[in-house]
Amino acid sequence: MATTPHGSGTTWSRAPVIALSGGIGGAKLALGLYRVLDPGALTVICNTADDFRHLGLHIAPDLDTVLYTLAGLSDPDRGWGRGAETWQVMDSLEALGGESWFRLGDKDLATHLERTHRLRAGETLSGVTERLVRRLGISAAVLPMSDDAVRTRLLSAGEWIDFQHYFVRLRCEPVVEAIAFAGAERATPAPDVLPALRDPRLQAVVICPSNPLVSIEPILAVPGIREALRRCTAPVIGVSPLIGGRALRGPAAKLLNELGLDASAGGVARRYAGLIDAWIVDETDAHAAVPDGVERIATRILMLSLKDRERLARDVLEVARRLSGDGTTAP
Ligand code: FO1
Repeated sequence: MATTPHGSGTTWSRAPVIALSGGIGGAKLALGLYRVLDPGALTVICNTADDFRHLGLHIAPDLDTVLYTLAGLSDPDRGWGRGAETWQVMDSLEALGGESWFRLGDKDLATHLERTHRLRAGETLSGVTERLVRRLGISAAVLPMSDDAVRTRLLSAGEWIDFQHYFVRLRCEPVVEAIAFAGAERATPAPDVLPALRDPRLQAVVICPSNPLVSIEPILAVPGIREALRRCTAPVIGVSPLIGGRALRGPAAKLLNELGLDASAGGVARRYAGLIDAWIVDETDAHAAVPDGVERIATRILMLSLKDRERLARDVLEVARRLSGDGTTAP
């Protein structure tokens, strides 16, 4: 274990929990869950639709954000990439006139080199990720949603833009008219994804407070995953990525508005109608309208400190236990 204390060995902290996550926002709650559950209890299913090939390397930003966060290696200010990073390769590349709009730190580059090399040798993305999980000393499973290429593209002014170009190079400035997940219809879930969702011991599935349109919906677009979530015997609990109609980080509210969708905590809950049993919102959104049959819970969902992440994780698990009719409480 590279990080920290885990759960206290009670029945609830041992039962498997799945988190669906994008990058920075989702990884915060995934870390909270990781710290309050026993080693081995957490599985994170990660969005890989913002992966891309850059400078000949396979970059998997959300997988890496989750890996670095769980391993205690992430940069606390940026949220992406590694802490105590150096930028010698990027600076030298820039001096040569190379592409430097997507910042790859020296330590981070090692991950992309290792991943790309192994993928080229015929390993799968799941296989390479499992190896990274082991080497980084993480005692959770981190699964790409699929080993197949699914790529988010955004339509703006009649042109399709690849996700990282929209997000990083163009700083989310283009007005978006449509979003597509290229390759999703032909993709299959990574080998451990459906078995994890069908595990009869499953305690909860948590939809992390990630961008619904470009982080969670690509996962749900992989054939079989939405259906498995619908049929899942454990409670499915979502946490709102919006507080008072605003995303804490990233373009969720901007995208929802541009697409004419409801950019509110209740609006996001309605996108998950038929999947979620409970929807956790901030106290500010205590009156958010949620779909029929979904329980709304208002609490503090802002995760500024490690304590906030653990407290929210406990709140989520408490709701799961109550919905499953288990009277025992988390410490
Ligand atoms: N985000 C940025 O805003 N600028 C960057 O230069 C950048 C580089 C980068 C390198 C590796 C990595 O794993 C992530 C990186 N990110 C960067 C973050 C990332 O592209 C986005 O946060 C996610 O794709 C959205 O979830």
